[in-house]
Amino acid sequence: MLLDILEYPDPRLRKVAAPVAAVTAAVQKLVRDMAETMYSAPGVGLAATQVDVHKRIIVIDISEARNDLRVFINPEILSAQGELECEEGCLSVPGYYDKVVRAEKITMRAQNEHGESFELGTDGMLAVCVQHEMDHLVGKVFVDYLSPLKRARLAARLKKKQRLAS
Ligand code: GNR
Ligand code: NI
Repeated sequence: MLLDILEYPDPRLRKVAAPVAAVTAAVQKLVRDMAETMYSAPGVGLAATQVDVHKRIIVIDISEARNDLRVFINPEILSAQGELECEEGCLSVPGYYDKVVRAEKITMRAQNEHGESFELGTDGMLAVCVQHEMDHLVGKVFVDYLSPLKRARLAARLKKKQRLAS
């Protein structure tokens, strides 16, 4: 089932997600719907916050073939090293892309869709994506890292877009 994606500056994108107590059938169904929504968008990741579900759940697929789904439930970053600047976009900020500095390498812990705990060390695009999605879970959007001038320009652009849409 396709889910609706909230768009910035929707205040619901600011909510802080709660930990998942148990990976139930309902959580597994949500994970499947989130994956379907991510693939259809199309995007390389999706956080539950973006579909107005305020639970700590992320799906990511950075593979070219779109056949390597990764599910992170209750993700935690254990350590982070280095810096990497990457051009980011967000399904909740359609049509806007800009550079953000993130940690280059991370080690993390999470549970998969079966509720099994795992640790993962990663870098590059997957590390960037995990950090972008984990920000959503605490109510952060990548445009929060932009300079005040860029944010003001983005706000003006979004107002214009809304005017044209209404
Ligand atoms: O589809 C997406 N592309 C992307 C590109 C660079 C860095 C992060 C991302 S995540 C984004 C999908 C999304 O909005 N996830 O929250
Ligand atoms: Ni995003």
